[in-house]
Amino acid sequence: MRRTASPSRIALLCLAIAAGGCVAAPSAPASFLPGTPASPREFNLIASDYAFIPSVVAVFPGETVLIHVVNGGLEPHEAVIGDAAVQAAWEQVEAVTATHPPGPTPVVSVPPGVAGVRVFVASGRRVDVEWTVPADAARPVDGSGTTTREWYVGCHIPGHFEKGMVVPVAFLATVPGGPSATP
Ligand SMILES: [Cu+2]
Repeated sequence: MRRTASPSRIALLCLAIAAGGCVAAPSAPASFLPGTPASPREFNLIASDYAFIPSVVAVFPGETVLIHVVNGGLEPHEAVIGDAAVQAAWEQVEAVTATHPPGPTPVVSVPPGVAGVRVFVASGRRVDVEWTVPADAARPVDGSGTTTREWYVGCHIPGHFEKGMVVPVAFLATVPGGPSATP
């Protein structure tokens, strides 16, 4: 059966995430410094059937991280990093792969503006992905200064997002004098 991913369904999913997954900006431990291109901050992101650990991915705006995406599940998984538009774009294009057997999904693509960062990980494997977090990732996007872009890490292998394979990205306060500190 072919699975469809209507924009309205994706919008509902994103709203559900936003409603249930509001994340206050956490404080970073003193020893928790932003990564740089020369020395990315490394951490693990574990994918299982069907969830991510940790339940919140915390990063500093502007830092470079090296994420070790480990697939501890029996199914293939992916990690797509991006805002709601990125998540919706991948959910839509990957829906056409629903009838394919398990394994690497057929080649699908989305426009560059909503591509985000995407890595595929087979069962039992680890794939590292480097990501330089946009410096303005946490800045308000509206005039009131209260609405910010919502970022997520999601898996869009058909059915996985709906089963809960999405976690929010939270932005840590920059460290005064640190590599990503703003003037
Ligand atoms: Cu998955």
